[in-house]
Amino acid sequence: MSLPRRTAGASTRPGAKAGPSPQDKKLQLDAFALDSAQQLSTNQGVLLSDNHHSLKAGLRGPTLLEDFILREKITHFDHERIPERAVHARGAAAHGVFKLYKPLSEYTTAGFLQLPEVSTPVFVRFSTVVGSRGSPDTVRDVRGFAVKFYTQEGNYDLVGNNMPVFFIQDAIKFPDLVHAIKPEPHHEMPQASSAHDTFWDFVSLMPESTHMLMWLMSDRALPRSYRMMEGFGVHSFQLINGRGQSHFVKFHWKPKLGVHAMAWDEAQKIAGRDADFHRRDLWEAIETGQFPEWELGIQVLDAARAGALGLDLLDATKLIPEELVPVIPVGRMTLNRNPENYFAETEQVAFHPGHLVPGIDFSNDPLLQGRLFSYTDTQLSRLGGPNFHEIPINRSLCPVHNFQRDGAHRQGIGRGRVAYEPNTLAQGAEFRVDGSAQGFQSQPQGIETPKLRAASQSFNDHFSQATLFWNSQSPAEKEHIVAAFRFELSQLESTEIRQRMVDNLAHVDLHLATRVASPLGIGAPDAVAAAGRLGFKNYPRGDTLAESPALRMVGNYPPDVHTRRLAVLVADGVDMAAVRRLLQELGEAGVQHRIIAPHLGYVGTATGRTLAVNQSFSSATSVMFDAVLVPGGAPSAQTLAQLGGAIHFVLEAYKHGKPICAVNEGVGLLATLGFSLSTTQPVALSVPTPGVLLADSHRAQEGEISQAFIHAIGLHRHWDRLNVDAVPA
Ligand code: HDD
Repeated sequence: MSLPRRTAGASTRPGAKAGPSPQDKKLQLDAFALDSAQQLSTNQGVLLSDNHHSLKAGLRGPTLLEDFILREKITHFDHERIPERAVHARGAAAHGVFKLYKPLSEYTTAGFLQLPEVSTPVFVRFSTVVGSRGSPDTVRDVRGFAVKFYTQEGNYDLVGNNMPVFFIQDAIKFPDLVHAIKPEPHHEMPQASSAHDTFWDFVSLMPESTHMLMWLMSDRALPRSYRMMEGFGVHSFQLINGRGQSHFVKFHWKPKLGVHAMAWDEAQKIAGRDADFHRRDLWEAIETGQFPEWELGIQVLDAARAGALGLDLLDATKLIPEELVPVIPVGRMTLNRNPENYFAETEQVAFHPGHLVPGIDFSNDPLLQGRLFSYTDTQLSRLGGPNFHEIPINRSLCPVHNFQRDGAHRQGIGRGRVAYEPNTLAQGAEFRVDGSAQGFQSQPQGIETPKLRAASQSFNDHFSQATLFWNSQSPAEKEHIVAAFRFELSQLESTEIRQRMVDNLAHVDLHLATRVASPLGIGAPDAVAAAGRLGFKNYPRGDTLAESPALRMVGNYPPDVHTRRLAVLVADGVDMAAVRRLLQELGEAGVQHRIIAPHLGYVGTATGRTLAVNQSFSSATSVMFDAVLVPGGAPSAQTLAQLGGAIHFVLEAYKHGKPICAVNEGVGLLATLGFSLSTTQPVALSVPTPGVLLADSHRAQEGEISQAFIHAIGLHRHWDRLNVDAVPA
């Protein structure tokens, strides 16, 4: 099949092919690769003889205005910063490819969804929403998941989040939402946090936010890694096939490594330890060839089926349960290359939900409709003019032809004098683009009257899916949601807002609301008080599912240990021989370990060898690891048991639900937690609480410890562990 190409008019990049043009290459070289030229120049290419001294009147005199070299350099520096994104300012990105599994011609004519043999280049930017550019990665927040497909028919952007619903139903409320959640205007606090009065004031008065609040208070808002998050296009879009038929579609990204979260206490500690935690994790995984992967899935349904489900697909506060409409896997995205320059690529990339290709169309979702205006508009000020599509990271790989002219920072050199159509002057014959069968077609559809500012009745149900979400969580995930609401609401100065919010929650689940309210110094949740307020409409709830297992994180993906980080705690006299095989098998399974000891350099092992140390307890912290191994060797175990840093390390890992394996005498380090190897009933391996393995290497069968530990690491966290709240870490 040959894909349609664009024709007509002046080309900004004649004959452009994938990859940088010769001119881009020259720019890349000139910018940073001084090793070939070994000489600095001005922006005009004039070689500099001295980059250390400004031009002065005499050795000790004033600097001269005529120093064009100084002025050019300082002027450029003065303008280095561009405005950060109004939302999603903090982000990290990577290049990759998308490959289709099988042609989707039944649903769409989109070229990149036809040919499994074609690899479509992508650039993906992950982000937090609320924080400024320098804010920490691990705050409680929604994560942006924006994908730019450089298809042969032009760029297609899927600008989604890691949660499938949104706070509001209509884009006109977006500025209010963002003003409420951003730092408060009088003192610009708090940074990157929803735990403050203005946010909860707003959302408690907007019952349509309730479903999204449940997601925001869940572990989805604390991803372990960008590589371990789902992504969602959120809105219903349309796929249009060759017969002109439309199907509604919801897009899903499913990560190969599963969906995993960190503990709230851990997320806060990481924010201080390594504000770049997610950015670094993505970067290092790609640098070391552990390429992150996601499967693209679609939920497709025609209008009749949509009606029968009793859901309004235009309401972005609702999802379609996967149990009702399964997600069909259609392709795989692999991120395999880090950006070369953060600013040029990650900062300057510009996404837009209206960057569509033929065969895909948007829907009348009023949230999406408003986005169609906002994204181009914001780039005009953020990227400084209308030619941001010519910035290398934003350029399509297929040729661009149109009659747009001029504007700030224009790169393309339009040839000839014709910049309009219809014309006859360009090719000596009449040229017009007027009803061609090729190219993007908007899907014809009826328009309702009258014109009005109101929402459809079918947008009134604000609670049934919030309840569905709550009912679908595992017991541990429910506990985390309760704790998150308590934490956020306890930060509020206003008790009225606290009360209003728990009254709202009573419409989701009275037990949830009562538990949230109990330590907050307010009255019992009162559903009737909430229902009396504006926005609470009596909407007859449809026959929804009792629960949707796909909405919980626990148990939804097969265990996978690739790139999990294991801390091995050692001191002089450590018995490495007993864990050598274990470490080898963990390594073969994909676990990466680091040796942590009381000091840097080397420790001596029980067999008189030396073991290189990667980190000492003064810099290593358990929150940087996914699992802990404490080998035996009596001298090592005794040293560690005397060391506050080592004891704290295991207590904290325990509290955060991380797998811990202690071997032989190493079990002594868990004495504070009340664990010891049983001497009365000796066993090879005991698991006194989920994810804690006490191993006797002399009794264990070959591979027994490693299998059990790999399984425990694969489950990621053991939230249902005993007495976590009693652990003082
Ligand atoms: Fe938005 C950025 C996702 C609603 C206005 N949005 C932005 C980014 C993501 C999303 C991932 C960052 C893109 C990047 O990495 O550069 N936004 C969403 C989702 C929404 C949503 C999933 C609802 C389903 N957004 C939304 C609305 C509006 C905006 C309703 C305005 C009417 N969003 C913007 C923006 C941003 C943006 C202000 C900031 C920077 C940018 O666009 O390029 O225009």
